[in-house]
Amino acid sequence: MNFENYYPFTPAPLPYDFEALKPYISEYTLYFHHDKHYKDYLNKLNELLAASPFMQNVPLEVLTKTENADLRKNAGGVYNHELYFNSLTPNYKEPSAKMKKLISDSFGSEQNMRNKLIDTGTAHTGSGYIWLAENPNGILEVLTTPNQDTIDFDKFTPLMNIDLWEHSYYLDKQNRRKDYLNGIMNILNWEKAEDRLER
Ligand code: MN3
Repeated sequence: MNFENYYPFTPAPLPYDFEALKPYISEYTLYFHHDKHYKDYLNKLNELLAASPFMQNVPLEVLTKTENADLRKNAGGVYNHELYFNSLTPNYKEPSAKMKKLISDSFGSEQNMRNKLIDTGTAHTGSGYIWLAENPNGILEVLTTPNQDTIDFDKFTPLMNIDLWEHSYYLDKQNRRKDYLNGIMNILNWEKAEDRLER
C-alpha cells in the first residue's frame, strides 16, 4: 500500500497522449475519461475531505474502504482510474519470462488468462472493473468489483484493472464491450504489472 498518497490529491497526468491508444481507444474517449470523469472524482474527493479535516491524513487506499459512501465512491473513482490508465500502454511488450511462468502456473496459458479476462468482463453486469491480482498463495486471479469498489487489499495485490463503465468504450464501440476488451489485450502494461507484483 502507498501510505504517502493523501489529501490534497492532485490529478495524475495521463501517462501517454490522448491519441496514443488508437485504434483500441479513441482520443475522444480518453479525453472525456481522464479530463472529465477521473478529475470529477478527484475534485469531489478533495471537496469532501476539505469538509472533514480528521480524514485528511488517511491514505487513498484506506479511503476506498471507508464507511462513508460518498467518500468511498470518490476515493475509489480516483484510485481505480489511476490504476486503469497505468494498466495500459501504447508501447506493448510481452510479459517477462518470470511473468509468463506465473501466468501459466495460474491459468494454464496466456490465452486462457486473456479469455478469462474477456469473458469475466463481458459477463459482468453493469458498471465496475475487472482486476488481475495476486492472491495470498502467490497465484494470479481475475476478480470483479461493482461501481467504484476496490478489491480486498489485505488479501490481494492488484497488478492491473480494466474499467467496465460504458464511458470507457461507448463512444468507440457502443454496446460492444467484448470488442473493447479484445482490443485492450493489445495495450496491457505488463512492465508496470510486474513492478506492482515486486513491490
Ligand atoms: Mn471510468
